[in-house]
Amino acid sequence: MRDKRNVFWRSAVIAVLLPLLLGFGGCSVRMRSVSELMRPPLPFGDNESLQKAFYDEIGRDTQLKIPVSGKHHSAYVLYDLDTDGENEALVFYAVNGDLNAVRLSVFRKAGEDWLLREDLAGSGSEVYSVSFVDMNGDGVMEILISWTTAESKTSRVLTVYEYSGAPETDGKVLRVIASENVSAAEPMDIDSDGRAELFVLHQQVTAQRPQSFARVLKMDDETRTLYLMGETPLDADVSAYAGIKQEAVRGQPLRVFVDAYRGENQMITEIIEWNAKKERLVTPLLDPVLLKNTLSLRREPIPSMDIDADGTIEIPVQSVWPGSKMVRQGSGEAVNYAMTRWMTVDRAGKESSAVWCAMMRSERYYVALTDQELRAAIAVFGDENERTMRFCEYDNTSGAYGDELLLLITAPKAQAQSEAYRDYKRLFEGETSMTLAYITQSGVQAGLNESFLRNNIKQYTEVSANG
Ligand SMILES: [Ca+2]
Ligand SMILES: [Ca+2]
Ligand SMILES: [Ca+2]
Ligand SMILES: [Ca+2]
Repeated sequence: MRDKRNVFWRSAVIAVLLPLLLGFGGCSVRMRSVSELMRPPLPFGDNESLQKAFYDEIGRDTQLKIPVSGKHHSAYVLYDLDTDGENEALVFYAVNGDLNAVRLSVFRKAGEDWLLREDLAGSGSEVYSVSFVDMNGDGVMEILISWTTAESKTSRVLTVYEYSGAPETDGKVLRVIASENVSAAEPMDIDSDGRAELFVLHQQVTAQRPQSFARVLKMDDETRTLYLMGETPLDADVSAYAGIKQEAVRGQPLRVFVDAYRGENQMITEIIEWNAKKERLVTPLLDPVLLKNTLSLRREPIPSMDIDADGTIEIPVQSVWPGSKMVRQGSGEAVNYAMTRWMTVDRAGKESSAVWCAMMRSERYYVALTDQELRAAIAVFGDENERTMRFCEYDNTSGAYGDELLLLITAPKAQAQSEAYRDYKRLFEGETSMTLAYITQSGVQAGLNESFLRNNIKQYTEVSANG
């Protein structure tokens, strides 16, 4: 088997990888530089007069703090808090010498001027996110601020404030409605009553036995406080939460999909929904006795997503793919590669398979293998550094490799358009690169054709939102 593989590798390198080695190399890390992300907002218009007011009232011996996540990505957050048609302003900053304590100033517009209404201490060393949500349906938004603390990497403090246009007797305009330690949180209408509740994930790693749970907090109209509407335990073995997604299907209760890491690389997905009859949160994928979610476990951190674009979210699970290998980015070594099955869980908790595929995660595409016979008779060799995926015949019983069937390459545009790739079909184009396919003669005989390329090879986007 070893010999066979060597022959496969060698012939493939000569036939295929040689043109790749000529023009380029290296990986495809596409990250924005830190300086780019940390750029302060440019003062213009409203911001310029607001900045002046801020310097006059608070002083210049300060550093602005920019929320790192969410829609409001500026230290000056403008929002019409009292719905009078004029924006108020929240300014996040820290005083030099005490940079680990974020403070918050609230300004109101009066004519051309900005007036300081309140200046108060925040609850962390950085601002994670700011959002505005009407939690009691009175048309006035509550302010949700998520603070990062220096003490904890896994948890944040989420504070919900209410703004009063007219200052109260103590001169304060912001009132704290609730303050919670959260691992992640997101406002959503989980019980379909037209108002947003706060969906919160908690992870207690400090406890003797680690515990994780989801909570829903709802606003009480009379007391204007948040109360615990529901709570459910979750898989306790998770190391971190990766994302919260909502699946809204007309006529059905909202379902929440939570992706979570198990260790460094493994991932699970919890499904959580509000059961109106039972008046509690339910978790169809969690074993109720062991409090473990093993059904959704996969060896790669692939998030759940609507892989077939039909409006419902699928969960990837993986199984051994005999004979298949992948060289991961930055590594020279081929490791076992798994087939990914995208699992659909229906409203009764029954699971089925939406898509079987080979995932090329570094290039964000997948190859769907719908035909069961084809699936059983092929192996794949992927290389994230060379940006290639090669499918060949494989005999499951003897472990012998046969002919190469299909080759996929992502290459810089200039190269992809060169003579060397004349016989390749274009699949899709990125900003700087292009993904191409080549079906061999044996591939044609195995039934691969242009319609397979068009229908089975798809790009996808990993969405990983977190409040
Ligand atoms: Ca206003
Ligand atoms: Ca409100
Ligand atoms: Ca609701
Ligand atoms: Ca779907």
